[in-house]
Amino acid sequence: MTERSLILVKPDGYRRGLTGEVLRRIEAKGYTLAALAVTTPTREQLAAHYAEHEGKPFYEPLVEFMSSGPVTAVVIEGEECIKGFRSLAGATDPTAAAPGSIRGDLGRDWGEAVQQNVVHGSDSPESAAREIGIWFPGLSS
Ligand code: RTP
Ligand code: MG
Repeated sequence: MTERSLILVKPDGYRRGLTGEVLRRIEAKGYTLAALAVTTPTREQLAAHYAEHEGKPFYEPLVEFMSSGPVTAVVIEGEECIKGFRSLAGATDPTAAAPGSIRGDLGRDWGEAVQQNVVHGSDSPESAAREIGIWFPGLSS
């Protein structure tokens, strides 16, 4: 089924100049770009985006990290791209992520309170619709 997913190149990826490399992998996989924006997230946007994690020990450091600089928000489109991008991204912990994945190849353990793991990708059609509404209000999911 053709789907849309919301991808973020996180502040570590932006600072390290990895945005182009992430976009290259998305396009090489055959997904298309439906929307793209560089923006420094507000705490309000992040509270909405990470509502499911509120109250967890890593929540505050996560919001702090995610608001520390620009991110690139991207809506991608393609056959089963939600699951497909999660596979391209690899496991949450960059140290454990398989080589060949974005996090396995490009992420590293920064020894901080939160995983700085280069990218975010929606984890379900419901999350994708909700997240696209947060980062691209007005764009249909
Ligand atoms: P994402 O939402 O960013 O695509 O990553 P994910 O589904 O693989 O991970 P999730 O459980 O949704 O966690 C969201 C982000 O929070 C940070 N995190 N740190 N220190 C920790 O134990 C920890 N756990 C999660 C990571 O940046 C993770 O991507
Ligand atoms: Mg997640």
